[in-house]
Amino acid sequence: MPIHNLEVAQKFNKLANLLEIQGANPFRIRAYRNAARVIDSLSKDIADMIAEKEDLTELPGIGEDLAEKIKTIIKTGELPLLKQVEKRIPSVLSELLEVEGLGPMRVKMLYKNLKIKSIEDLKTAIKKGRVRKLAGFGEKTEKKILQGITHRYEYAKRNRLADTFSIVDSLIRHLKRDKTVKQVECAGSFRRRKETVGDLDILATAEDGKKTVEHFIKFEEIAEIISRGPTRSTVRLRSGIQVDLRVVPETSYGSALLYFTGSKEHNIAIRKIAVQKKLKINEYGVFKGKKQIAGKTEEDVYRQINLPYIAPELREDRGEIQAAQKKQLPQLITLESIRGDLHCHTSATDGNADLAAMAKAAEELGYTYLAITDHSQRMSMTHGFDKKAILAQIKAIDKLNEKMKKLVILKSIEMDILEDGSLDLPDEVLKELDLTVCSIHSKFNLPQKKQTERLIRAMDNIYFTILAHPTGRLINQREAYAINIEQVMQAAKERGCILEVNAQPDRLDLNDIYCKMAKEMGIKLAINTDAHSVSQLDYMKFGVFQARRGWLEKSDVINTLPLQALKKLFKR
Ligand code: DGT
Ligand code: CA
Ligand code: CA
Ligand code: ZN
Repeated sequence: MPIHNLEVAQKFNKLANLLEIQGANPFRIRAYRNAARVIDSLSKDIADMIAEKEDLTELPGIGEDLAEKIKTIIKTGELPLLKQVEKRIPSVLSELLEVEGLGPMRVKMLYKNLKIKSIEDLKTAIKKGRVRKLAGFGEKTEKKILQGITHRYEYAKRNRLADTFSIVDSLIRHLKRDKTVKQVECAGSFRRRKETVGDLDILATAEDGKKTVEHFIKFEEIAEIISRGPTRSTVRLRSGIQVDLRVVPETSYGSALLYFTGSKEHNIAIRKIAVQKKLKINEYGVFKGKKQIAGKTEEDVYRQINLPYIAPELREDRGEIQAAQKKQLPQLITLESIRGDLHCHTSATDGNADLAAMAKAAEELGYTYLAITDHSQRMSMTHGFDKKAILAQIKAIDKLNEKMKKLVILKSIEMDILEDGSLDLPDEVLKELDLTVCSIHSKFNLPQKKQTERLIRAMDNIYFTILAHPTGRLINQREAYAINIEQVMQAAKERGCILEVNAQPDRLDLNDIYCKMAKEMGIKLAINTDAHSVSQLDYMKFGVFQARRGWLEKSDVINTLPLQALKKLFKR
């Protein structure tokens, strides 16, 4: 029974939440929460790591005890301690804790005094004005809680793209075990590589749909079968993700794939063009009157309305159809064209991999350069500037570079942009580096004007190279900080600064829309993983997906350039 990282992380998070309500030791709570985060950020299945006998205690913050608990979950699907705790505290309360503005004390009060057990209960109580009467609550708190509920609702429905990959993989492998199944593909927002995915839409071709459905519902990760029919079924998996299956004949595969890949907006636009040509397009095919004239492949369907094939990532009705009609579709960037990574961390500060291991891994990916960008904070002015530490790392890189055959390690630092827009290290240090990666890690709540000025002022520094995770949002956790993105982009353009597409699955920042905006303004971007471990270098693909959704081509992205050309760009 393969247990996915997402499920293991969910268990530890829930445990931490319940212990928090119970008032347990904060260190323990933090340890479980950390375990959830660490597992969440692995780019490899923890089940595979255990199967390959990797030592889990080498993961940050994972000791013997946690390693054992992880193994138990993978082996049995259960965490006994969680079961015990759930006996004492209703597990629905853990859901309440995930609402912004509700801490454990408040949840406890709501439960004890108003018998609130669910988010629905809470909404009703607020509407009836009962919550504001509790000590420490007021109208303002009620408002904030309602806002938090809306956010959580939006967040809870959608899964990070990266979390769905291994689940889709096991779904497809399961379906392929039925030898009567010919083609299988996951369509929907997953195929469009949207940063978050609502449900999974699996499309299969087979002679006998009923048989395929019967096989499908035997999938071992299913928690609940919501519906089943002769050619379709909907189920919910243990991880909470819902899956729609449709089985279609091969003659309709292309049109069904097009239909279920969406987006809905793209489909509607396509069908409008068809109507003008007196054709009808639906999930079964392209029809002239009653006669099916195409439908086996997506290319066939597009061809009937005089369009070239449009990549799934573009199908959002954001101009792709007009571009296709004018034969001006972008040549989207591919993972293969990436030559290096310009943002990653080593164990010197907060990362988990040492310099040599990181360099070797990058070389194995076929990269010719890798920038090491450990955080400035530890060595910064504000924390007691330690020039020695920085020079030591520069020296270590020089030494390693002599040994590396194909890869050049670039010297860099992730610079903290301070509240007033100054960078946290003096120029005498910055000038020793090949490039800087600059970002905001504090004071997220400045008013828009101040925050915008802070970024622009930072870019005034001639040693400023890349603005990392430019909007600071965290998917499903934190909204972007308030900035005037257009002004920031304009300033970057005038100063020759680069904007980052951060590939961490919970960042993907810039997002698709801002990527497109940057491209249209003629700004260059860098797709970086911000890896904190060797395995996270693999996150590059998620950055590339987001870039493709943002219409980016090879020429828009600086880390597709050979090293010499790249270095010229760094000089402002
Ligand atoms: P999601 O699941 O919220 O991340 O987003 P999608 O795009 O996967 O949406 P979903 O699962 O509701 O439907 C899958 C595709 O099916 C969708 O992208 C387009 C197509 N579709 C669904 N409902 C409609 C509809 O009412 N009209 C049209 N034209 N297409 C639809
Ligand atoms: Ca979907
Ligand atoms: Ca669906
Ligand atoms: Zn970083």
